Amino acid sequence: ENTAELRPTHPLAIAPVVAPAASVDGFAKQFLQNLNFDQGVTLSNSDVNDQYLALAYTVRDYLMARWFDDRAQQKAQQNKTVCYLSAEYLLGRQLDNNLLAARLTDIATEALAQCGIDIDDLRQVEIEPGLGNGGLGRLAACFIDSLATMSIPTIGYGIRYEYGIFRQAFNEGQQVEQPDAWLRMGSPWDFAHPEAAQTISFAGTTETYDDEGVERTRWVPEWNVLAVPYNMMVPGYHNGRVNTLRLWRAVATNAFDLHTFNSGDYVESVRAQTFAENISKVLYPEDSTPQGKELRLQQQYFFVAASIADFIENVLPDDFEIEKLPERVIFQLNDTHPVIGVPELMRVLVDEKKLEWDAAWAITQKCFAYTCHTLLPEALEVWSVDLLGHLLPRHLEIIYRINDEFLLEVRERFGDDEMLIRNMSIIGEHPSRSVRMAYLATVAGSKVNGVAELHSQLLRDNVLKDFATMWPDKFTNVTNGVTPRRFLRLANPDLSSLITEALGAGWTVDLERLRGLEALADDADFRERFAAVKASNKRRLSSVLEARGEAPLDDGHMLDVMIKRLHEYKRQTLKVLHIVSTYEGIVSGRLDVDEVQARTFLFGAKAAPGYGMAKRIIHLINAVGEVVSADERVKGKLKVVYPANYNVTLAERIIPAADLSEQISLAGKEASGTGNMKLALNGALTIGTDDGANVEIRKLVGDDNFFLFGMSEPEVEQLWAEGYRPADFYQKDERLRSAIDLIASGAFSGGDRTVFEPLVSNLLYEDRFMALADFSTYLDAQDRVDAAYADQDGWVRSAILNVARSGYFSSDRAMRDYLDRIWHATPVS
Ligand code: GLG
Repeated sequence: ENTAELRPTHPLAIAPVVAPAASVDGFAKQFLQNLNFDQGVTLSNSDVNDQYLALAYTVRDYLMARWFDDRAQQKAQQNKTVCYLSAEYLLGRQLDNNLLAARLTDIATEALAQCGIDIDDLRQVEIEPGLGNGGLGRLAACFIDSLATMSIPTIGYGIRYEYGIFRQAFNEGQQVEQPDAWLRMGSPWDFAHPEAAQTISFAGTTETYDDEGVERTRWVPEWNVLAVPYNMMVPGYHNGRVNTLRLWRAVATNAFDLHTFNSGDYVESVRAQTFAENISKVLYPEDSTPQGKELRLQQQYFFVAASIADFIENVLPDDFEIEKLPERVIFQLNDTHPVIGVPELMRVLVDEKKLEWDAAWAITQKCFAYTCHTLLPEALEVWSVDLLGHLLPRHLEIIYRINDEFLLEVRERFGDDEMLIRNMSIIGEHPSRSVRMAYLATVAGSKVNGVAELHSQLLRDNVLKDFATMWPDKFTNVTNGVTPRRFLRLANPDLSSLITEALGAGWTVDLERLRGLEALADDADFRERFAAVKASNKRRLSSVLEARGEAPLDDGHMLDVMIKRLHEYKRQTLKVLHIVSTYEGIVSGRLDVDEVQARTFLFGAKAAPGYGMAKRIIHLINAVGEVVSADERVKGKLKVVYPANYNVTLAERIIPAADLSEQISLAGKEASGTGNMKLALNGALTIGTDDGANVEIRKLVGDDNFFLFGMSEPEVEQLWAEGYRPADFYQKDERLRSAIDLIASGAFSGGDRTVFEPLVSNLLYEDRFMALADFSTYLDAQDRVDAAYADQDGWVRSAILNVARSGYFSSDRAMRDYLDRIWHATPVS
C-alpha cells in the first residue's frame, strides 16, 4: 500500500523487479555479487557452502521476477486459488529442480565453470528440507509441482519446522535418531515476511455479548503466538509460472521478560518464548498413528488459522464480499491434520464477519474438500474433548453445533436409529469423549476422496460407509501420482535422454506419451540401450553407497528394493523371511546354489522413534544382512544393503537403479503407495499384492509384466472372520518353518535367542498383517521372478513396457482429476 505513494523517477525503479540477464555473463555476475554482498566473501576466500548459497540465491533471483509477475496476474484475474493445507511437505533438494524449471541448468553450469567451480560439488552441499514423514508429505510436494506446471494459482500452506524428520543412524544394527538441523547452514530457498505475521490465539474462555441488539459469542483467549510466513517459490516447468509454498514459523509475541532477565533469572525470562516457539520446533515423527499430544494439536491449529487469515486478509482484495469466498478458494485438507480449519472458518465467518450460522455453514461446506490417506483405524485422528475444549474452547462449541445439526439431518433421513446416530456422530463416546476429525471433515467437505481406486472403494464400503449412503455423490477417487520432472527427468537423466531421443521432449509435461515406447520394447537395439542405462544407474548408485561407507554393488546382481517407511502393515518382515529362507535353503542344501539368482536386497526405511516393533524389524534386517553378507557359502549370491537415513535424495539414486520393486503390504492396508509408481516409471518390475495403487499398476502394465501374489482384500477379510491362526501356516510350510526357526535359534543374534523372541512370537501368535498367510505364494512369486530374470531379453522388454504404461501415474493427471472432480479451478492466462 505504501508503494502507491512512491513516485519513482529512476528508469530502473519503474520495473517491478530488476531481473538478471538470462545469459552466462548475467548469471556469473549475479552469482559473484551474491557471493560478495550476501555471503560477505570474495570468490578466492569462499568455501563450498558460500558458493552453494550464492548459487541458490542467484537461481532465486531469476525466479523472483516471475513470482512477482504471477502474484500481480493472479490478483488481477481473481481466479479461484487452490489452498493446499498440509502439515507435511517432503520437498527433497531444490537446486536442480529449480534450475531445470527455469531453464537455467546449462547457463549455471557454464557460468560456474568460468568461475572455476564444478556445479556438481555444490549440488552435494544442499541439505534437503525433510518436512514430512513419507508418502503423504512427498505427495504434497509432487502436487504443488504439477499445479505450478499447469498454471493453476496455488498456495501450499504448512509449517516451517525447525527440525524435520530425524536423521537415522545405526548403532550395532539398531536405529538411533538424531535431530535434523536442516537450517543450520542457511536456508536460501525461503524468505521471511515478518510484516505479514498473523497472531494466533489459544485457550481462555468464550462469552456472549450484545452487539447492537444481536447476541453474539466471542472468544477471549489466554495466550497468543505470532505466525511468521516464509515463502518458498514453486516454479512450473518451462512455463514461466511461479507459485508459493508458504510455511509458518512460530515466534513468541514477547521475546523475553526484561524484568525477570534483569533480576538474573535468565531461564525464567525466556520461558514464554520457548513455550511459544516450540510450536514449529519439530515435525512429529509419526507416520500413521497420531500421538495424542497437545503440541500436535497446537501445531495444527497454528498453521491452519494462520493460513485462513492470510488468504482472507492478504490474497483477497480489500473490498471482497466474504459471501463469495467459495468462488475464490478451495481449501484442500491433506488428511485430517488441517481439519480444525473447518470450525476456524466458521468462527471467522460467524464471530468476526458476523454472518448468520446457516449462511456461514453453506460457505464453509463449499470451501473445503477432504482427502483421506489411510485405512488403518488407529490412524484416523481423534482429539479428546477435554483437550480440544481447553485449547480451543470456541472451536469445540462450534463443532458441537455442527454435530447437532448434522445429527438432525441424519434423523430426518434415517429415523431415530440410535445405533446409527452413535456411529455417525462427530463426537465419539468410547473409550472417552472425543472429536473424530475424519467425520468432521466428511461432514464439512464438499468432496471426500481416497487416493487409489481400491482405497476409495473401501472408504465407501467400510470406513465411511454410513456417510457414503447418506451422500453418495460426495465420494470420489483420485488415484495418486508422482511428478515426472523430479522422478524421471532429474533422477534418471540417461533414461530421459533415451526417451527424448525416441519420442521428443513433450513427455515431461504429457506423460501418456511414454506409450510410444511400447513399440520399441521389441527393438533389440533399443533394449540394449535401455539395459545399458540401468547398468549405469546401478554403478552410479554403487558409488553413492561407497561414499557413505557401504560396500559397492556387485555386477550381475538383480537389485531388489524395498524403500518406504518401516511399518508392520507394509511387511518388511515378509521380505526378511524370503531372504532368510533363501539363505537357509542354500546353506542346508535344499536349494542348488547355482540355480539361485544372485540378488542384492536393498532396504531404505525409518521407523517412528516410539514404534518398538518397527525398530526391532530394523534390527533384524541389519542382523540378517550382516550374517548373510559375511557368509562364504552364499558369497556372490546374496547380499543385503541397508543404507541409513533413507530420504528423497537417496530415493532419487536408488529408484533409477532398481530391477525389482517390493510392494508387499497386506491387501486392504496400503491406501495407495507412490514409491510403487516411481519404481515402475523407472523400469523396475513390481512384485506385489493386490493393494492400493498396485491394482492399477498391474492393470496398466499387464499381468505378464507384474508379479502378483497373496490374498485379495476380500480373502483377507474372510480369513480374519474365520479366525486367523498364523501357527497353522508355520506348521504347513517347511520353508517357512525353517526360516522362522533359524531366526529363533539366535543364528542372527550371536546365539542369543532372546533378542528376536518378541518378533518371532508376534509372528507365530498374532501376525496382525498376516505375513505367514502370504508367505508361500510370495516365495512362489519370487521363483517366477528368478525365472523371468534369467531371460534378460524378456525382462528388459517388461521393464520397457512398465515405463511405457506408467504415464497415468503422473501427478499432472492427478491434478487434472482433482480439478475436474473437486476443485473446478482454472489456469491463469
Ligand atoms: C499415506 C498412505 C500411502 C499413500 C500416501 C499418499 O499410507 O499409501 O500413498 O499417504 O496418499 N501416510 C501415508 O503416507
